[in-house]
Amino acid sequence: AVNNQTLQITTHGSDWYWAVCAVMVCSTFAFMGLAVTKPRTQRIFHYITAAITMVASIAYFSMGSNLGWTPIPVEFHRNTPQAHGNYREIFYVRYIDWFITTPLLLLDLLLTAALPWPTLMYVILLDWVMIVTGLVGALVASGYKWGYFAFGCAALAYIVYVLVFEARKHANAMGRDVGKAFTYCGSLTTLLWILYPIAWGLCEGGNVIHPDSEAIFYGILDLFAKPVFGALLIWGHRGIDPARLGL
Ligand code: RET
Repeated sequence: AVNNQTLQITTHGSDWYWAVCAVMVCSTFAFMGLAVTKPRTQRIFHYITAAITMVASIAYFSMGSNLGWTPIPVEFHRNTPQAHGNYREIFYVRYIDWFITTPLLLLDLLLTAALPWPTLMYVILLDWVMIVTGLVGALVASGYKWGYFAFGCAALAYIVYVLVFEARKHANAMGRDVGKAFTYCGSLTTLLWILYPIAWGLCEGGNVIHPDSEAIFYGILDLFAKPVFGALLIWGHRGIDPARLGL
């Protein structure tokens, strides 16, 4: 039942996906290059950050090649609202990327704030709940997808609470430089992460914007959430000895 008339597929998006892939690859080399200029005991944040852009490179390689997606029936069609039996291209590969990289981003932030490991573990657990509910919601062809979305948003609300209150307080207590590094990176993360469910609602959820626009929206978010965040974090850690954070 899937043909070119009824499947909304990205065409121009592919070039943009390749461009983002290139930035992710270059950032990975840059972060690893910076790592090897430091003694081994000073490299932890470089390694975590490089791992994030490395995984994203592969996800964007997949999407640039128009792989890692599956057609999902949508009830509302953006061009022909009266039509039923239409399909949208859903990139499940994003969620495999996010399942690996969002815990690493949280690790970057929570290790900076020197939170105890049990806190780290349950924030990451909630993060996994958020990503998996987003994936299931994107793949199910029914209005129940918004139920999964609501569970995911509740998980995000808890993560934001930990970042804005507990982790910020903890980071400030570790010293002015740590507090500053955390405030920059934590604020960027809080702002960006709240935009992801908005993108989801317009793309996977409501099928309001075309997959070409989805490519731009998620692409810009990912560029800020990974390479820009990573550069800011590594810059923030100049002059901070990881030993001071118990690492
Ligand atoms: C979903 C849908 C379900 C509800 C919520 C979501 C949030 C996703 C987020 C993703 C962050 C991704 C990052 C990627 C790395 O670059 C899964 C879209 C709340 C916050 C930072």
